[in-house]
Amino acid sequence: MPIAMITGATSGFGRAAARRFAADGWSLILTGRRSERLEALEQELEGKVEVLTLTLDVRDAEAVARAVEALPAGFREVTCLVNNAGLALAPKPAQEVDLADWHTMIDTNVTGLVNVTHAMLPRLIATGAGASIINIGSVAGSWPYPGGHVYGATKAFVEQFGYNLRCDLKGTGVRVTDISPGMAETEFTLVRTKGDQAASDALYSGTTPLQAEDIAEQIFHVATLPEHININRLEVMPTRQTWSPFTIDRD
Ligand code: NDP
Ligand code: 8X3
Repeated sequence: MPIAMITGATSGFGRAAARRFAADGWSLILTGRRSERLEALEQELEGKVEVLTLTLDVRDAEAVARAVEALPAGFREVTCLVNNAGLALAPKPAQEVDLADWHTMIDTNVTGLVNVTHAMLPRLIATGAGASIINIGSVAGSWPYPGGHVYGATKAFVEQFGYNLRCDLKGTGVRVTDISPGMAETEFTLVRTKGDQAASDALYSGTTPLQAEDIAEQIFHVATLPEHININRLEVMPTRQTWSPFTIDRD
């Protein structure tokens, strides 16, 4: 069975993707910091598919490299890496944000993603044709909005890093895709607001956001396309989300 490695499998898109791959029998390497959630997911899926859980903070380059180096036989020939772990913080004007929050977003969404990618590239190249790296970007990487500051900039990095990777991976058979979702109801806003459940509920109320399973389906679709097809970028919004006009500062 093919193997998918998913970062951030303890919640949201990552957990839904784990379930989607499992439904088609894929073996899974599931990572995240919250080991109790990894254990719960492993218990849910074991018996159906092979599961290896790794409690891992993607910001720790050495730990990531060690974990990949130590992948046991049966989990080394990875077909799909889903670089999903990430977060937004500080939904307020840039000039009011704590510098530490900017660093956390860069360390997770940029440094964490390159840590995992760097460690996994030899494994994916060894797999060859049909392998893929699926990076979870965001509409925030393309479309600026108030309070997006460093979060959107990290997702712009994700997009361009993926395109550049494609250039260097030419001839290896390894594909690279940026899946960029719009508003999706996960724990994302709870994390962004540092635990403000009311703010999270308010954002998603009265409309129809994407659900984690919607993006999991796109991830699975991209991962299972014929090996000669590379989707470069897939931007997915809820039907009820669109763009706004430019705003003007007036006297
Ligand atoms: P969730 O908060 O539900 O899930 C985030 C996941 O990332 C968790 O499993 C969390 O695991 C993991 N994670 C965060 N920091 C780290 C870290 N330092 N090391 C390892 N894992 C980490 O949010 P989503 O599912 O919505 O987010 C997944 C991705 O999708 C993110 O990259 C996000 O930016 C992106 N995205 C989200 C959108 C949305 O509207 N929801 C839209 C567009 C993109 P743990 O805490 O256990 O470590
Ligand atoms: C998350 C989606 O619209 O909050 O990346 O930026 S949005």
